[in-house]
Amino acid sequence: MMAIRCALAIVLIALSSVKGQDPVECIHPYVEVGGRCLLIDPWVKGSMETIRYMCIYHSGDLLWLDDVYDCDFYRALMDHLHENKLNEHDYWLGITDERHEGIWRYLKNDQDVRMGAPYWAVNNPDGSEAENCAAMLTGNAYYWADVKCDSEYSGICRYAK
Ligand SMILES: [Ca+2]
Ligand SMILES: [Ca+2]
Repeated sequence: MMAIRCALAIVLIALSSVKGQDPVECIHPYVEVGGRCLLIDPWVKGSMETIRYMCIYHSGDLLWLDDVYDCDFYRALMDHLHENKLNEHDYWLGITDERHEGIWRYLKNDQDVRMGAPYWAVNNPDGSEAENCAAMLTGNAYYWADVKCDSEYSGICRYAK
């Protein structure tokens, strides 16, 4: 299913480039990664709430994915982290099940989050009421895990205007 969706996304991207879609331009301090504008500061760490406020202050929000293009974008993000040596840090995702235990949603738009492969680490989420925020951890090779919301990680902000 995932492979079909990724293939569909690639076809759609190819079609849109044929039509001459404008390249994405990002406002400083955001940089373009996989067609999105991201702000990644590995040196600022804090709780999920603290780092989310930092993103909102910069007119963004903690990272969320879109439905169709997400796998290609996510691959570009992984490449960006490795190429820029940002891959030794843990990062918050804008994902929580704080309001309804076991129902994971994006903070940005309250949309349901796809569970299981290819994003989540094996057996995650596994923390029930103790772990209501999600992060990409180096120890999990950046597969997603549920963690305590007051853990201290860096953030990936995505421009939200
Ligand atoms: Ca939970
Ligand atoms: Ca966990």
